[in-house]
Amino acid sequence: MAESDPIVGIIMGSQSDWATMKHTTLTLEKLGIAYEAKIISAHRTPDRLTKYAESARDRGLQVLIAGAGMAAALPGAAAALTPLPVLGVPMDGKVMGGLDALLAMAQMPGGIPVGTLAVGKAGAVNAAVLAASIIALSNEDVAASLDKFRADQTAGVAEEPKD
Ligand code: RP5
Repeated sequence: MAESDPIVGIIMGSQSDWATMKHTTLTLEKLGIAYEAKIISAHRTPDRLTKYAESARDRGLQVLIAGAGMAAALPGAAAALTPLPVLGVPMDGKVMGGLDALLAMAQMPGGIPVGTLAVGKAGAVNAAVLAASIIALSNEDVAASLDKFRADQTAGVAEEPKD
């Protein structure tokens, strides 16, 4: 998204995470929130992670969303390097269906939180919506977008199932 400066930073450990994390970008676009998306691995590109997380707040980012699978250290390592809120999305389609990544993200030591979402697509979507909720506290435009998103979602639920 290039029209305005990004306020959400999306990072993921591997290209293989993109199929899931693209749902975060699609949801942020529905919400009208400017973002950037990068491949950054806590294990394979630690210097890239350090530079990114340490500069994130000064560059104007307000929330980081980190998707990772397997050992899933990325959100926790990012949270150690920035005071920004970090939301973690455990990848599905990996070992143990993503349960290993979910537990790794959730089990952060006290003092360095990661807001861990559901495994897979639902978590990727909800990370965007939760980022919007955080930003909406101090941004009227995002608050209005979030209200509309939620109202549209409610209106889109049929009262009865159909074939
Ligand atoms: C994590 O392990 C990444 O987030 C990704 O989910 C996984 C590695 O995947 P590959 O790059 O091996 O496909 O670091």
